[in-house]
Amino acid sequence: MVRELVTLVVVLSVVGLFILLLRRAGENSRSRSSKSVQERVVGTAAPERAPRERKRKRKPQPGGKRPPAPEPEEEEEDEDDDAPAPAAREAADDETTEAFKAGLAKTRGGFVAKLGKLFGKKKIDADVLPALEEVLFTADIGPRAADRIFESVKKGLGKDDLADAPKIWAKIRATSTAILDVGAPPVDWSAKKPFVLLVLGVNGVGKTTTIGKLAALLAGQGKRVILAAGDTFRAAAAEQLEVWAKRAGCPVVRGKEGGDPSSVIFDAVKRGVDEGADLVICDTAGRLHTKTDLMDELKKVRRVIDKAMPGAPHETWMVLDATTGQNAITQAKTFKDAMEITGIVITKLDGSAKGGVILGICDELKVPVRYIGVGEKLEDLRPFDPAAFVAALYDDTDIAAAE
Ligand SMILES: Nc1nc2c(ncn2[C@@H]2O[C@H](COP(=O)(O)OP(=O)(O)O)[C@@H](O)[C@H]2O)c(=O)[nH]1
Ligand SMILES: [Mg+2]
Repeated sequence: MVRELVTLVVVLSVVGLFILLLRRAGENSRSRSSKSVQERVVGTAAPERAPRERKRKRKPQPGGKRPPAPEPEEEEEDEDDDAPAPAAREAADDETTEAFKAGLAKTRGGFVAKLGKLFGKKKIDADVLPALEEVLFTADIGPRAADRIFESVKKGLGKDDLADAPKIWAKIRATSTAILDVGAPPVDWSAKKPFVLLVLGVNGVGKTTTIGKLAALLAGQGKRVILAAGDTFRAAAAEQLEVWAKRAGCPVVRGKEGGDPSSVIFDAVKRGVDEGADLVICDTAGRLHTKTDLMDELKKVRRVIDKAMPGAPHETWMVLDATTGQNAITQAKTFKDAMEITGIVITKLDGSAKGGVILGICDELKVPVRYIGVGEKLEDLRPFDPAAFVAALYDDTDIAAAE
């Protein structure tokens, strides 16, 4: 009797266990499929985050054509995982990287070439650190960004790794990408109608040129763009904007020379609202007798825009000239202290050895770089892609030539 009871208990336990296992397996497969749906939704909602989240793991290839892909700082390299990234994405990245490289030729001849010399030696060891520190701190990337990159190499790599140039490059790339990727979602131009973009910056940095290029780009996508000639200091400024507007095929609202910039910009935004335009892009003057006068004027412009369309401007971008090096960082800080800046455009990267300043600007301001200017022509405005920028900046194919 006792034996029969024991057998019954054992059989019941086995059946119970079996049912439990079946249930668990069912739950797992359900949660896996709902997670993959979630990932797909998130993937479409935030396409700009893809380069950072992507985990491309490749072994460093000394002397190879492609540099190791940048990786987030915290992630350790997995030497055994050779899985290539999807071919389509690789191709798109290569294309963007090549486009950036053309505009960064001079910058790559600056501190990047010095780094190349440092790591190009046949034998490198831990003594490389003081030399690396000097190159970084004398580059135009600003002391904070220099310190961040230096510390990531010093603390993140062991003694043996410091003799391995591809590993040092990978660390520098990863930290640079992390500095540049401030995690901002892409601008959704259709979020408002009209979407009002205010463009600021000191005289001569390239505001009007950038607005002209951007207007052409967006008008080319079928958007109805209105330009506001808010630089009323010189008639030539409005005329310059009109030339760009003609190329882009969009109207310009302009006032009298020496008139009130706020009233011109108010009229333009009002017209955008009345006519149901998609975008109003407002140019401004970058000169006034004093810095306080300029900031007061720009604050007034912002208040007036809000009167013409409550909640506007929806983005306020600051344009900075890369050729001014660390001055650009100082300018950016001055403007940011006085008002909200939501995006940055860096111009004249084609004519500057100081393009690394972009690292200092992002590190100080934590504001996304939206576009870069790599020339004076209509097509010389490129959407900024941190991963492609870093790949182009530190591509060791030609760095070897600097040895
Ligand atoms: N090489 C180069 N020149 C540029 C770029 N962007 C603007 N410029 C030039 O810089 C000068 C000043 O530009 P402008 O738009 O008038 O500056 P603003 O005073 O800020 O409006 C002009 O001669 C432009 O052609 C660029 O990305 N590369
Ligand atoms: Mg101008």
